[in-house]
Amino acid sequence: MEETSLLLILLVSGGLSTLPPHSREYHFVNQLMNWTEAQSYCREHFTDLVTIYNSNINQLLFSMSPRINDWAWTGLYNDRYSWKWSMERKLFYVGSTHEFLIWANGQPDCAYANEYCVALQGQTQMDDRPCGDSYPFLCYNAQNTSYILVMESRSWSAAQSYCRTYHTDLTSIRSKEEKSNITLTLNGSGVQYVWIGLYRDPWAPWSDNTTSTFTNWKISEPNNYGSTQYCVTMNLMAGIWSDSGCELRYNFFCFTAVTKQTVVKMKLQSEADMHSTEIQQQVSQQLSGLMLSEGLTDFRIRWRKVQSYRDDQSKKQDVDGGCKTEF
Ligand SMILES: [Ca+2]
Repeated sequence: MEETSLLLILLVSGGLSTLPPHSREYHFVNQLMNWTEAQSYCREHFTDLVTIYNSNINQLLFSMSPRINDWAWTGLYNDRYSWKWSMERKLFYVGSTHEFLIWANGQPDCAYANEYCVALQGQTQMDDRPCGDSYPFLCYNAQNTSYILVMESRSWSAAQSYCRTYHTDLTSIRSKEEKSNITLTLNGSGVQYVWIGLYRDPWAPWSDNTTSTFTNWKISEPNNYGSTQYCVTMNLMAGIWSDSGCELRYNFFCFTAVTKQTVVKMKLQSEADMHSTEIQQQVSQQLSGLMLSEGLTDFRIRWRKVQSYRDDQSKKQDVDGGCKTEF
């Protein structure tokens, strides 16, 4: 009697586009370059400057470097221009915003590596300030398009919570007209600093655009000494970090992303007609969904037609001669 079940052998292969940190190879480059040159060198010869996700990677980098009294670049930098608005609805930010967003002289300076929130200074110009500082703040109410100056001094986060509770959010500055309205609202208030909705994330992202919460700062670092230190080095005697002037020349660490190819064999047995294109598509779709749900995005699926398998142990050759699905 003819068996209706088929044995399938599924071949799955594919490179992983998003690799966990352990799939990286690390390199210490014994050449003196500034941070930007080091970044270019790593991108040309390897993948990028290193991202240090945890203490194991920090220790690995430290162990592969020479014990010399010097520093080496990592991929971490402090991007002074990665500002975001608290009010994130994209509709709010149509058009150019630069002509009416004016930084006060010498700002943003990220003083002491501690200024990640923005206040209007002297009611017109922007200054990055410590987010924990308490200032009056400007809320925006989208329902009646009004600007509300709250004269109670709060930290930036507390001000944000207040505005979100009682109005819409801390104000953005979206146009010349809005800037004029804000200036009018502040007029005569006498406030020196007033929080607006501009902020950024400290020390993010790394050169390869990934993020990591691990840090290994030397005591009293980072300090943005002289407001000139926006790139991060590792001390080669101790493995601890400091912020340094990006234009200085140091050795550096690069990484190479290792692309893995995995082949998975899978046997499916079914009463269904596995030669049916429709069924093959259904199986493919289900497997694709499973792989995507596991975070595997780089794979191929291909079916290969071969001999039918019959449930007869004497015809073992059919195990390799059944329907093949290739990924
Ligand atoms: Ca500042």
